[in-house]
Amino acid sequence: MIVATLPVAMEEIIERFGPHCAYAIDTDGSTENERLVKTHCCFCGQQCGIQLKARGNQVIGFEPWEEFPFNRGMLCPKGVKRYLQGSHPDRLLHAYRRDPSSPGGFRAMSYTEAIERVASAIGGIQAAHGNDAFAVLSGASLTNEKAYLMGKFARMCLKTSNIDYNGRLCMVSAAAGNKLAFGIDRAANAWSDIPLADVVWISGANIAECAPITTHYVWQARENGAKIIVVDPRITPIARTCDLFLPVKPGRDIALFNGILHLMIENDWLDRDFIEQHTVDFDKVAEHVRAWTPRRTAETTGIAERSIHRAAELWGTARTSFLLHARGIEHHSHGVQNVLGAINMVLASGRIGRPGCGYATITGQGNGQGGREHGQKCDQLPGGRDIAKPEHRAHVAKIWGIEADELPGPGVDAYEIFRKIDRGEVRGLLSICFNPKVSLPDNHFVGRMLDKLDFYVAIDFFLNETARHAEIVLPGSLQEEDEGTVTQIEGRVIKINKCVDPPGDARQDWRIVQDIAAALGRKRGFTFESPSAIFAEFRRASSGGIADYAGITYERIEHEYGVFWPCPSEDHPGTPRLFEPDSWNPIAKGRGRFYFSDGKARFHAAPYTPPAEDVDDDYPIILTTGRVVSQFLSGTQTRRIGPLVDQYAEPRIEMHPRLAERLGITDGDWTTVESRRGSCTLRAQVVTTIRPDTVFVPYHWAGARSINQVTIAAQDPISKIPEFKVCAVRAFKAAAPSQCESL
Ligand SMILES: Nc1nc2c(c(=O)[nH]1)N[C@H]1C(S)=C(S)[C@@H](COP(=O)(O)OP(=O)(O)OC[C@H]3O[C@@H](n4cnc5c(=O)[nH]c(N)nc54)[C@H](O)[C@@H]3O)O[C@H]1N2
Ligand SMILES: Nc1nc2c(c(=O)[nH]1)N[C@H]1C(S)=C(S)[C@@H](COP(=O)(O)OP(=O)(O)OC[C@H]3O[C@@H](n4cnc5c(=O)[nH]c(N)nc54)[C@H](O)[C@@H]3O)O[C@H]1N2
Ligand code: SF4
Ligand SMILES: [Mo]
Repeated sequence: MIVATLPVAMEEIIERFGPHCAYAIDTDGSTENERLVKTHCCFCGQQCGIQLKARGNQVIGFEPWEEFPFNRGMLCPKGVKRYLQGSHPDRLLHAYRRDPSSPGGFRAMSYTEAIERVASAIGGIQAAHGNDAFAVLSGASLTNEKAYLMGKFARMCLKTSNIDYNGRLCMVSAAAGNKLAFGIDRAANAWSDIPLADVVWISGANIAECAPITTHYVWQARENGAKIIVVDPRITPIARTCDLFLPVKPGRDIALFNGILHLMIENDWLDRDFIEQHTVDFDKVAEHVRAWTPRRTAETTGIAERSIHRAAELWGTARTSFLLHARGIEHHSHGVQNVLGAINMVLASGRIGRPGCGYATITGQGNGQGGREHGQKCDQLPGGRDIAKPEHRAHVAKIWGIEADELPGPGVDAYEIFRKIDRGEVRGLLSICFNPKVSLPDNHFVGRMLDKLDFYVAIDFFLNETARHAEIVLPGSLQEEDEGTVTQIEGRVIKINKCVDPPGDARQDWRIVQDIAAALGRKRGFTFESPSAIFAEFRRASSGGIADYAGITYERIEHEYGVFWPCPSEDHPGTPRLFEPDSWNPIAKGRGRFYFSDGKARFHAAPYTPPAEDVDDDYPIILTTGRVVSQFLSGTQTRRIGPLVDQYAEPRIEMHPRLAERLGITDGDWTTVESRRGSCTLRAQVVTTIRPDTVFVPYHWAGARSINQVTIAAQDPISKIPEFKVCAVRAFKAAAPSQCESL
């Protein structure tokens, strides 16, 4: 078995484990009918290039794809083992109908009958309760083609305003902050700028486990002499090799960003020319951070005053720098303010839009970037357009061949859709590529709401925990069973290539959606014969929007190893680095670098507010949640891949020895964490790498092991992201749960 927590070069894997290590399960010596397909990993937003090896209609292994420039053949443990999922016995091969009397609670049915049932249920609910009574929940692991189709399907076929997606739990604080400050929502640079930076600042990102290939870029920077600063309540693997670690108390990052800007101003570590020429509202922010003295910052954040001074000096005096952040600062009820605080520090330094000078939020899901640009969001149309703006509606309506007033208006966020179910306003639901029963906070509520629906249909390739509440489950496609584009962490649009056909009655997701449209008698606009036909329309729909893909073709992607958007025409080279003086910008039109009509970036005062639920005498410990390297999201896929389960078999409660001692707990003891919403009993993992006031639990498990029984459904008022990273709990030693409860 291959066990690695950091990127491992393929040569090294082969040297350590032998030439067949990667596909030991299926090595019979024959190479008949074997083929290698250049494609990408199906998991995180880095979208590493990989060559999948297939024999007949089965993926049996992989080879590195050394030429793909982002990862140059490197993969993390998930990428190495991903090929095992397709042959899992749980793979859905038929449509299913819920039937409590059948073993497993479901009975296989004919695909055609299932589609007919879905269409009649949608028709019935919409006729009785209005179009908005049927909602759609979609996902950012889908290709751009499918994400685009889902937005079109909801608005044009179902005519419902209620569509949202799982990026609501992921990228929306970053997106809102980036749009407010820069007018565009994308990593500002390709990763090739990271090794050129003098200082790399990483806030709330466990990059060694969650963006493993990015570690390689940070280490290259370090080898070039860069100083690395990490801000996290835990000493994560990347923090173990950094130059300065700031152990922030969860939920207090704005105070730190404000405190650093305070010292930058006091010491005149500013790029005044840049601020003057390219930004607005610096004075308001300067006034706001005046109160954030090092002492106040230290008291609020729990970080030593001398470390705050050191961080400000390193950041303030750098010639080049790169700031990265992820969900650690974004999964908060003030996630957008955190992002704005980080951006203020970047803008004040003037270090953006130049080689080695960059900023990026680390995209999470496989298509976390493209999935948030093309109309799956409740307020958005393709090309990053705004569904409330008449000119944006007119452009998209024209492409779709309808009148602009036929398009519904803005809908509500994914969590609010569940509240609408509670109020009886939403009666029916279609979900694809989303497992909210595991991934939403306070998930007992989610389960109750799923059972309250008149009708629920799920499209997936495994029967995930949410789909278990469905009346009909339709067998969708694995990533390797379809083709299409995704947009990875840097903003590079790449191509997923098909390796095998969907088995049994399973279908490509886009075919299933079109079959539903046809069964509803609303086929117009849903007769695409291939992903490339969808892509052709999608390019036109995105044209002229901020997220402009008009010049990107499948052929260019193949020849150029991906193309960076914005790319308005086929003779445009694409835009690896945003905000350069002469980069294409349809909003500023030559008046400046940023995506506002005056071309200037915006400073925003970022006021500090404590988390929605702070600790008190009854619930004195902070709970924060996140990930481990070998598991992915709600675990539907990775909990079915044996070697990944071996690597981290069950969720554990990370706690500091001082807290453990106070609670009378030793490593491995069963421990209950309990909040006002629910409790969860897991084994304790006593580690010195976490703040003593905080416990950490990964969220990839379901049922009694799901930490989202405990988390809080507080949301950011702007982005509506849930506060996964802070709530108040108590913890105590517990008896072992019964076998049944612990599963
Ligand atoms: N192995 C693996 N990789 C993944 C995923 C996965 O599930 N598994 N998921 C992908 C997806 S969708 C995403 S969104 C990304 C997420 O990638 P990350 O955001 O890097 O991962 P998380 O574990 O959610 O949180 C990151 C860090 O935030 C810290 N943290 C908690 N509270 C705070 C706080 O208040 N302030 C600060 N500064 N830090 C805090 C945690 O200790 C944790 O180390 O990973 C992607 N990659
Ligand atoms: N406590 C806590 N909760 C969290 C987080 C946290 O840090 N802490 N992080 C949040 C974040 S950042 C995220 S992104 C969410 C993710 O949460 P979810 O999006 O709910 O998690 P996934 O596991 O990606 O669920 C996707 C489902 O889609 C299916 N799927 C994948 N690809 C395809 C496809 O191509 N076609 C079809 N039809 N199905 C597909 C998978 O089998 C799976 O069942 O979780 C959030 N929840
Ligand atoms: S999970 Fe992410 S880092 Fe790991 S191989 Fe896949 S794309 Fe690369
Ligand atoms: Mo995410």
